[in-house]
Amino acid sequence: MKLRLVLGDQLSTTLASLSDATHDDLILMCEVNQEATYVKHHKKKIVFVFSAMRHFAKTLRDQGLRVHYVTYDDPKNTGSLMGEVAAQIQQHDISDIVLTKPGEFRLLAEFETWARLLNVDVDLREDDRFLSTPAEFAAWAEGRKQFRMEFFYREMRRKYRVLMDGPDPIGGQWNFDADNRKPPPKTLNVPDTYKAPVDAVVTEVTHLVAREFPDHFGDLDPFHFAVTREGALQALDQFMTERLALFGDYQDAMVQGEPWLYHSHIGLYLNCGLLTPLECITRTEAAYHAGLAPLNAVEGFIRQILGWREFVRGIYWLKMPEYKSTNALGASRPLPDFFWTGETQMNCVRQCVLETKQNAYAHHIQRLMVLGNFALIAGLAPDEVNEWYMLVYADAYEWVELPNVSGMVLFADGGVLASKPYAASGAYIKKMSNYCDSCSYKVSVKNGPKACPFNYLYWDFIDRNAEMLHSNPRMGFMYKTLARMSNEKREAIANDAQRFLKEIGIK
Ligand code: FAD
Ligand code: DLZ
Ligand code: SF4
Repeated sequence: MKLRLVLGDQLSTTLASLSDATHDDLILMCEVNQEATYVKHHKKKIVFVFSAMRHFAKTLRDQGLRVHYVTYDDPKNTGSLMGEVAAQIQQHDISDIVLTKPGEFRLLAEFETWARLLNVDVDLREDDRFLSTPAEFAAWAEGRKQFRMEFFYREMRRKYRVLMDGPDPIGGQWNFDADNRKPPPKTLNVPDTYKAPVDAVVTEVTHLVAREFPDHFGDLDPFHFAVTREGALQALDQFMTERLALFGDYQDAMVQGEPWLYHSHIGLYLNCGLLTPLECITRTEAAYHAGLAPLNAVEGFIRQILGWREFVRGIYWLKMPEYKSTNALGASRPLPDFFWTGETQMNCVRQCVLETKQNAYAHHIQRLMVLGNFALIAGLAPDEVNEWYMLVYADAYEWVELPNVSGMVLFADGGVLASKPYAASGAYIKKMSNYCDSCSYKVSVKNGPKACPFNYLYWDFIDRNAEMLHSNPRMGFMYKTLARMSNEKREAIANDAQRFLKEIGIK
């Protein structure tokens, strides 16, 4: 008989390795120490994954399939995926192991050893829940000097015929991003995020996580993520009806006390398989045609899923394993403690860390332009920053986390993913948020102890990395401005940066 291993981020009944499952086969799902601790995931992420796995096992059993489910606290649990597979091979007459390719390179490398180590046939299938394969991406990338999401995205729009009017994009433009950068208005009545009721499975798993992972980062309560496909579909529905219409307008906005804003909060469901990208795209396009949301919102949202999500995955599989150790800017400073505690005078950073700790979520601009921007301009080491991002978010898996961090945020890949570093001074955060209103630093002050640290760290970053960045055409303006600065000003910037980094204990 065939043994079909289903991983914690493969919770889709349409999964390639389940497509030909019969009642004679054995499906294996296991909660293992290996996966729960290769990074010390946020407690909420573990509650989410284990609860969703348990519900999914029931879904498969309800379909008449035979599932062997190993709970984390089963005394016979070997702690590893291979240990659990080997245990089943010992007990049953297994001819093949059927697998869908995993989301991370380290596991793919492990699975590729199983045929030899376990002496069985291994049928490793493409993960067709994604909308492009690594081979298709590699063919697209072939011969290109630079990979730009925009061009890849246009191909995907054509391939799936999304928002198309014959050969042209609906509305005459591929991208409406220029309309999607509105600062937040003074008052916003943001609808709440979807809150799933806590069921008996979640309660049991919460106790288990409190007991087994006490030293992991993050708050356990409140927990309101959906843990079933039905719940994830309700979360998607709620986004479509209550938030999609304003998704575009406030996509880049940040508001104190509003962690969720008009984002969809479905990344964790997409990444573990409770939702599929195509159904999200189809529903969004239908909302546009039904007049429920404007084109800037619909195109912007579809671009995130059909464009960015597929693009970063393509880069991951094209560039691994080297991608994991890139450090083009030679950044080497350690992560300051406040990334864990939130204890910093920088209000923007404090809000984003504390929300991350509570929710295992921060929206894209908080990840990119506050936390990521700080990591970039303070010169934090890519390894440490990657570990942090992998650990703190419920939607984190290496295929999507690593390109976002090493490529988009840190420019550690030297420009494979982004044409320039997303570095910004306090002025950007001031424009796009209300964080500066309650900060003990002054965003309008450029130097000295009261100045916003983003201001001098930004120029210190530009100055420090001149050799690597000055010839980048998109940075020309910044280097011209730097060249016009007096030596005293440059010295003040460097001194402020040194003083601040010392104060936070990383210099
Ligand atoms: P929305 O803003 O509502 O966007 C809709 C969907 O589009 C997301 O759910 C996601 O599936 C997709 N998407 C949007 N932006 C991206 C992107 N840059 N790359 C890939 N997919 C995207 N996303 C993850 O899924 N896992 C991660 O570990 C992760 N780490 C990130 C780290 C950094 C430093 C940055 C800058 C971004 C990261 N992202 C990651 C991308 C993005 O921030 C999250 O997908 C998004 O915030 C999830 O929230 P949401 O579902 O409300 O997204
Ligand atoms: C994220 C996660 C966690 C926390 N635990 C498990 C687990 O116990 N068993 C499992 O099969 N999968 C888990 N996962 C998801 C895997 O880490 C994920 O499949 C790989 O990282 C590949 O993307
Ligand atoms: Fe952040 Fe600077 Fe604004 Fe304070 S003043 S919230 S540190 S951008």
